[in-house]
Amino acid sequence: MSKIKTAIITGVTGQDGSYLSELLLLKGYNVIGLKRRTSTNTDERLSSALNHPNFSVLEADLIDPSSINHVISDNKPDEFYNLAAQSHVATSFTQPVYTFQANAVGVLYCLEAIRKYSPNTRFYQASSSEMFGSNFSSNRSYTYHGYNLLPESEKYQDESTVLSPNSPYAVSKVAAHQLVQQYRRSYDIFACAGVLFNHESERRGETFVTRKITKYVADLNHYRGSLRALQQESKENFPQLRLGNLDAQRDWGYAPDYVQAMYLMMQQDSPDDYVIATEKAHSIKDFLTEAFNHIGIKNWEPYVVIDPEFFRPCDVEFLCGRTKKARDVLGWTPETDFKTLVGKMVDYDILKRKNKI
Ligand code: NAP
Ligand code: F7E
Repeated sequence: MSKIKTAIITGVTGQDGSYLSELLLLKGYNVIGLKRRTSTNTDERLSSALNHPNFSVLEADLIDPSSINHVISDNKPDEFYNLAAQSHVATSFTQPVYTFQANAVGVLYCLEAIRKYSPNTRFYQASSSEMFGSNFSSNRSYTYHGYNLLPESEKYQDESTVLSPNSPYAVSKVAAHQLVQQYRRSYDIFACAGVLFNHESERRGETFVTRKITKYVADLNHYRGSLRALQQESKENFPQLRLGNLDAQRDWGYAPDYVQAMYLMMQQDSPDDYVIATEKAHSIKDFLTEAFNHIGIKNWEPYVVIDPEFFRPCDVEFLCGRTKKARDVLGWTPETDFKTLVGKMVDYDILKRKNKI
């Protein structure tokens, strides 16, 4: 009989950590989630995993190397998924030092602990499409007076696109990504990285733009429902949604599809890095259109106000991944398209607004 595998997941209370826990438990793993000490309960996303007999939680903080050393030397896991991070790009401009400590130095603590105490542990790093910044690849070049005039349909990012980070978050992720490659080369550690493009879900943090929009749409839907119940017609009292750059484009996928890719990377014969994306880009305006359409509103513009507070000192304008390597080597493809993703998120927030979840 084969031995039950043990996986440690950092960032287990986050969006991806919760879905990955559920996936690995289904696959028969013993899962140890690591969470940092907080004064309030952060277990909301873990309601299903917490009831599982093979799931346990230990306290550890990525900026405290002794806590990481302990969990790795005590448990010597088969697989270690590092999903913990200060993951908010805008926050990284106001808290750059903490962001770098947790996202880059924290990864070094994990890699060093594996090298010293458990060199057979396989390591997964949550790298990000933000590492590309404004850079892209294309099959042809089309410049005019030094400006690249390629249409967006011909731009993409894949494993060979040069990294060009333009936020403290992105710089921290590049540092971590290169450390992973360095430890793989130098010490023969099975260390791989998933370069994941934006992925969202019903469990997405409420300050990311997608969830901010779907929560607003659900609140608006509820408000309209109560007005109808009172047989009144007014939208004046409902506050507008305050957003920043609406023209940025992202390649948005569904988080449960993406944790499958993390698992597959860790089952390969040799460690490598893979871009994970849907290969389709949409703007924030497209997301607004789809979310408002879902509750029958054709024109979102009267409900949205542009607020300078939500602009970043430097933004990434266009991200669209190419996943040939993941498809060919891992056999991975995303199952959830953009329209379905938006619909799932709006429906969930509507149910939550009605206190049914
Ligand atoms: P998330 O929901 O923000 O979760 C982040 C997790 O990290 C939380 O559990 C958080 O704990 C934990 N954490 C933060 N600082 C920590 C520290 N110092 N020590 C220990 N734990 C700490 O992020 P996510 O969307 O699931 O993303 C997972 C990972 O993928 C992150 O590394 C993110 O940067 C990366 N990534 C995400 C995307 C995406 O689109 N979602 C795309 C590319 C890469 P608390 O609950 O206590 O806050
Ligand atoms: O912003 C624009 C904003 O914060 C998306 C993280 O998971 O994915 C995520 O990072 C876009 C940006 O995600 C608002 O300027 C407009 O252009 O939802 P976001 P992100 O920055 O792409 C990557 C891959 C990660 O690795 C990260 O961990 O939306 N935007 N108005 C806004 N963004 C926010 N948050 N709030 C607004 O009001």
